[in-house]
Amino acid sequence: MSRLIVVSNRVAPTQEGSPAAGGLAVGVLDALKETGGLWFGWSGEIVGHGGAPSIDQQGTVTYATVGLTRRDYDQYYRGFSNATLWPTFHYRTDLSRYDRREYAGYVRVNAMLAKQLSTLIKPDDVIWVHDYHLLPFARALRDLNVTNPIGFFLHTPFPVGEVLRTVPPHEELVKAMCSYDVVGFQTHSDRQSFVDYIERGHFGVSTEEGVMQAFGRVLKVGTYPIGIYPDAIAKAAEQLSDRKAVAELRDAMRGRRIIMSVDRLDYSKGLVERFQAFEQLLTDAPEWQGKVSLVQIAPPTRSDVQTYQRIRQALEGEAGRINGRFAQLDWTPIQYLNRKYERNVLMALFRLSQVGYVTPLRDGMNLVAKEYVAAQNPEDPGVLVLSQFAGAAEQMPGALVVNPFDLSQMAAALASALSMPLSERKARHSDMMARLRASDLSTWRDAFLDDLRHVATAASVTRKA
Ligand code: ADQ
Repeated sequence: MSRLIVVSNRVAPTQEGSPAAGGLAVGVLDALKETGGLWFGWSGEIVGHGGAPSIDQQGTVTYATVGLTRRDYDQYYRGFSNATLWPTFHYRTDLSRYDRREYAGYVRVNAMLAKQLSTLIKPDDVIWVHDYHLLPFARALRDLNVTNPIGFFLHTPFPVGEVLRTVPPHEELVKAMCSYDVVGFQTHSDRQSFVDYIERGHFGVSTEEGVMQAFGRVLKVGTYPIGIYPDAIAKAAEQLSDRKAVAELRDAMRGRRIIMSVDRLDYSKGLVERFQAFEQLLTDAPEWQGKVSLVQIAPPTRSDVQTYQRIRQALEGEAGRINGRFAQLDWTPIQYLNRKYERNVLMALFRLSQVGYVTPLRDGMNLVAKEYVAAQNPEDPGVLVLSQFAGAAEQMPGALVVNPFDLSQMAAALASALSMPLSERKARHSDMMARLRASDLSTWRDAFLDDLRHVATAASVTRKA
């Protein structure tokens, strides 16, 4: 089988099970090990000037990483990727800014990374590129005459045309995406936004099922929802129930109910609205005062981007205000923990709680929703309250699906989750577990790689003919 090259902005830490290991890291590492492969991307370091990739071989996997200069980092990463694309792709045009120098930096860094990688590519390699930092990466490789199959998977939502068009170089970006052979999205609606943009702009048409001709190229456009390994999570959650952090929380709660939320601290996650809906629960259903706490775990990320500093302040303000309004000597309504936890401990904390409260304003998929369900005790499972704007909502009808902009509806959903009878909780949980097993992390990876390798086979047949 052909060698796999994975390209992502950050090359994931090499230690498995590390706290930072999310779906991308866990999912693709397996595939890289299976066929042997190369993982290429930014080392996370700021350097004085660019240089050749540093290579680190571990077993069958080679890690090739490059540093970024301060200017590259500011323009490509902090600028266009995280201050333009991230907010826009999450429908926050109010937080998005456009600076043409940053965009030029984004294109320049993609070209630089492509050039660095091109020296390492062999003729039979297939290349799988991840996420919004690298939309023009295949375009840059094609400019260097790389003809290998190249696939792209977007972990975030893909916005509807009206929103996408607020980014001035929108057409150039979508055209660049059409240099890939396979373009994959988390949900049907993200995929549809991409297809609609192309068809309504008369840039191309859908031909056979899942295939488009656009900007002079033929590409497969698919939906590949990322998953988890639910049984491994269930096991970890059960085994770790006696760990210190878990025991501490259990003691601190002294029989009170727990509503649990875990997110990176990001404005797309709807944290302020979530706190306010919890406040509304305490107002609308005062019988819950003193009986339930919201535990919000949210470690800061991208803390050098200004909007992230603001969300942190806003959240601390809201938690303080709500706690000031309701707290009793022996009860804190909102426990807000600004830190990371070891993954397995997190799963055990999920299992301890009665409600998983996952209400992003927009989210590509949201793995926390899936992890929460997997971590539950099947004999006494907690209830998932899930935003309709998380990609996961397309796959999890067993959740109480809410509109995160409707605080009263969210408060009502929390109240019904807290008092849901055991039989209904069990039925919802087993339905969702079956779906999580049927569409797990290896399903996601294999479906994408099958499509990409199919392109490789078709291309080699055409070359031979
Ligand atoms: P994220 O926006 O990072 O990912 P999510 O899917 O929820 O969001 O993944 C976060 C991961 O980090 C989860 O595995 C979670 O357990 C872990 N995590 C969160 N907080 C933590 C903490 N305090 N300590 C330790 N671990 C923590 C992006 C997209 C998502 C998409 C994923 C995968 O934004 O929509 O689901 O990629 O494609």
